[in-house]
Amino acid sequence: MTSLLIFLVLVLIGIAVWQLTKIFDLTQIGSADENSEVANDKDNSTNGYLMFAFVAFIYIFTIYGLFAWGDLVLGTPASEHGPDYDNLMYISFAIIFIVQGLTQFLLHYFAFKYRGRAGQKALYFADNNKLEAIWTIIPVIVLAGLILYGLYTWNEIMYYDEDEDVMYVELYAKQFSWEARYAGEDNTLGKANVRFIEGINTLGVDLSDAAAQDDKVVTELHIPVGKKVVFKMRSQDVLHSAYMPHFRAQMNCVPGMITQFAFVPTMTTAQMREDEGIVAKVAKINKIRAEKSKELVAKGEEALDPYTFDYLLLCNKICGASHYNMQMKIVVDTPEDYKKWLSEQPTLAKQWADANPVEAPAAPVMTEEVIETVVVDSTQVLAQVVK
Ligand SMILES: [Cu+2]
Repeated sequence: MTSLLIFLVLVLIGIAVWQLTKIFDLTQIGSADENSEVANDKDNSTNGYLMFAFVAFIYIFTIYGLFAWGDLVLGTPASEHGPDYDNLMYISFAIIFIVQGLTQFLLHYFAFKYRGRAGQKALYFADNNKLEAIWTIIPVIVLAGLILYGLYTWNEIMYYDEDEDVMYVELYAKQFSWEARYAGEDNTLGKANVRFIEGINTLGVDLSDAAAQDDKVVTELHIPVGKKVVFKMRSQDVLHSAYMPHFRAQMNCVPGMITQFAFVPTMTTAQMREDEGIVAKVAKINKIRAEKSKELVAKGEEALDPYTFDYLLLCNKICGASHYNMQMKIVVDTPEDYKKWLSEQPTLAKQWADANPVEAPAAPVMTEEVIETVVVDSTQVLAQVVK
């Protein structure tokens, strides 16, 4: 409702300004020639200089942006393929930056240099094969190079050998949280289907499948450093996207199909917390938090906890109202710590059994009568055997 009112007020202000300019124009009629609708040399000159001013603004703002927000970009990559990915991006950025800088300068400079002057006639020519060849062939070569380099990098990232020593982890997306499933000792994820979702079996794991017996479901992802992890992604409801920025990894999670992404983490959480860039970022965040805490304490509210760095799995597809908060903590452990952590997690089968105890059939009660019959029976059997 408030937005509608603000919108209406803005529209009314717009109409008022428009009407005022009309009145102003009417009062100026016949006062001087320079108010004609046809641009004169002075108008063209003003526009020419404004063009120059605009290109200067673009450059100054870009340089300012690089200094002011340059430290917000992703820092050290924490996966094996990360540096290749970053290189591809830096090369693309450098090319875009050079071409953009040059063409924007020429565009605005020519608009200034050849601004309209009374009596000046524009040079006209229908076509120039040489020029057209130049501005076709150069972009074709550059773009083909970029695309080929991109495809090569992408294939390198996406390829993994099935026979390689990899571990499988399932990432399950749903509005608005993540769950992960470990394949267990057999390194094979049990079958799963949305129809099996029931009670604590939130991933719909087929608990009658032999491969599912040792599967473990968790809400905090732990992965060992230096090991290739193949993520198999599923979604329960809508399109989500598993985004792990520090590992330069992202893949859509699509309902009804399994997508995948594999990478080797190269830095443990503890190592990343000591990374120079991360230390600076954490300090910056904590400075903001400390200031905010002062305000909160003054209001009699609780102060904010200081922030510590953690890797995150985020959702990168706008999937609904709480999309912004759809995340899961990722911990990169040393292989020993990872092993220890995983061994402490219960299997889904065990959790299921604990949550749904099956009533065991009552054991026969050994009354005196029963014992007597058993004894008599066995004596008879013995007698038969002896015969
Ligand atoms: Cu999502």
